[in-house]
Amino acid sequence: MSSKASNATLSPRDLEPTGPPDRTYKVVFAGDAAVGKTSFINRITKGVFLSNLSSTLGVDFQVKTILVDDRNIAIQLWDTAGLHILCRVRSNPC
Ligand SMILES: Nc1nc2c(ncn2[C@@H]2O[C@H](COP(=O)(O)OP(=O)(O)OP(=O)(O)O)[C@@H](O)[C@H]2O)c(=O)[nH]1
Ligand SMILES: [Mg+2]
Repeated sequence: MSSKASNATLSPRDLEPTGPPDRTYKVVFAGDAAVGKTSFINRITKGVFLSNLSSTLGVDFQVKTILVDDRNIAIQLWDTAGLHILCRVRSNPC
């Protein structure tokens, strides 16, 4: 069977992690308020869209673990508060 044929039969279950992560990557989402940072992270980690989210306060993270080239890869998705919150704690005006 060619590799192209193998790819054609790849299912989401083939990307499921099989144990503890071999490597962890950290990704920080920073940007203007209400642009969809938290919604994007929820979609990746939980596969859902929640329409009644509150603004993020401070910093939080969620973890998504996937199988890449037979290695378990954990991705820490760091969610930050929108710029209007940061403006209050920064000494520089926004
Ligand atoms: N229609 C639509 N609305 C979206 C989408 N993504 C986010 N929203 C809406 O946009 C608003 C802000 O989304 P959030 O995910 O809370 O945005 P955020 O960047 O995390 O906001 P802060 O935490 O305040 O910085 C919410 O009302 C969401 O429901 C999208 O892809 N489509
Ligand atoms: Mg948010």
